[in-house]
Amino acid sequence: MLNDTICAISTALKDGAISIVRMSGPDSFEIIGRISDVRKIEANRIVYSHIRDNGEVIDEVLISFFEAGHSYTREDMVEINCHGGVYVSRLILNLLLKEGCRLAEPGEFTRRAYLNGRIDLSRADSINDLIKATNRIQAYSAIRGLDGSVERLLTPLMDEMKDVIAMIEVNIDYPEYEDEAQMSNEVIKPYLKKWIADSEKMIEKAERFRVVKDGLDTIIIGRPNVGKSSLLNALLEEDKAIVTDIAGTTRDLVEGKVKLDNITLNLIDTAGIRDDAEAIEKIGIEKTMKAIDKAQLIILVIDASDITEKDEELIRQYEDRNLIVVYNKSDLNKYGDISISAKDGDITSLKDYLNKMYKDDIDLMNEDILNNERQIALMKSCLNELNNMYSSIDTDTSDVVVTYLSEAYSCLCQILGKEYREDLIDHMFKNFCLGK
Ligand SMILES: Nc1nc2c(ncn2[C@@H]2O[C@H](COP(=O)(O)OP(=O)(O)O)[C@@H](O)[C@H]2O)c(=O)[nH]1
Ligand SMILES: [Mg+2]
Repeated sequence: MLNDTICAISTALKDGAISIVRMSGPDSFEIIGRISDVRKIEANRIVYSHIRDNGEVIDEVLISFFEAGHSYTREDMVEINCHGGVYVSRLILNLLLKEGCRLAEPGEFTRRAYLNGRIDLSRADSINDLIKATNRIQAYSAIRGLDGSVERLLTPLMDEMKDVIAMIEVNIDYPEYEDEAQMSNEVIKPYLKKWIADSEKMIEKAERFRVVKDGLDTIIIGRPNVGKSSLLNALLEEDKAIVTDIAGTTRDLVEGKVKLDNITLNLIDTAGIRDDAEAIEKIGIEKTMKAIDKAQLIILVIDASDITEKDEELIRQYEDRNLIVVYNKSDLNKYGDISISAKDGDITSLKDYLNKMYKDDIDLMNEDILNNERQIALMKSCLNELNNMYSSIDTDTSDVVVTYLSEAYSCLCQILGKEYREDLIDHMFKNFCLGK
């Protein structure tokens, strides 16, 4: 229902100098007229005024007016800059509710901006990503998304798909129009191959960039006493995990975050893996195993002065994963490509290796790219439909084949929040003169 007027406190509910109470909808101007000293509403102006409840002044405020079409939601909007803190802003909010506003649901202002056609869904995603950003890269990519990077990325692909769908449908529905282009499998297949490759590339890049933005979930594993906790501490440059020469010291998972030049690691230090652990340690090892399943990178630490059969077994066990093998205690014995001494903080070779591994990914920041889980999941569904189409194109009839393509296209529409049928029908009528 878009004919009601919504309100909310848009700033954090904490002590502060200023809070903003927002209102959006057709009655915004009328309501503010009733509760403030403003007599003449001038759109796109900020006015000094007072908010009154039954004539009694509640606060001295600045009120901004945004006319429909020129506001965040595209509706008439009012923003009241009141004195901060929780109490006064709540008083004003309650007054708006009493005057007939409805309390906005989370995200409802942005939802209206979307429903009123000011932003597409990918831009709505970006607003949310920007609000939640905790580092420079997250914020930067959200700003790019707001500038339409996802739409720019998808449009060429969608345009091609749309053309092909429309032509296949015309072939099916109007077989008598023989002068329309005929979409044989030979014509469709090269397109299809390209779309599959494009979608795979977009997913791959988005997943790599997600690591750049959010950090790489990294787990440090190895036998007891090889120096896992020492490595965690060396990377974090603080004594976070307990280090002793007693095997089985670390039992719970210890976490930390470290920012290297090209990559951020979300680190977990774990209990050493051994077969003859006692009861409590065993629980620790079980936790380690679960965490290993979820990790994006495994750093396996081996004591270079004491390499055992168990180490070889661990390498074999995880060699199919994203695994780095690190040989520690280089002060006692130098071994392997990545040779470190965690105790002495000499871990340069590991840091260099990681920075090199993620060297180019930071450049993805400047590319148009899918921005979040929702978009990646939809792109995966699109790819799935395209693959289905590819495997059925030679055996199924064109009305079945085009269904896969329509589904794939619909996934892309959902990324942008576009209505699929409407979009396609528009396109068909623009490009084909069916009434001729
Ligand atoms: N000589 C030497 N000892 C180390 C090194 N790293 C760790 N240690 C020692 O190895 C023992 C076990 O270390 P710790 O980090 O607790 O190992 P964890 O059980 O794998 O977490 C401690 O006595 C550390 O001081 C190193 O680079 N060189
Ligand atoms: Mg430890």
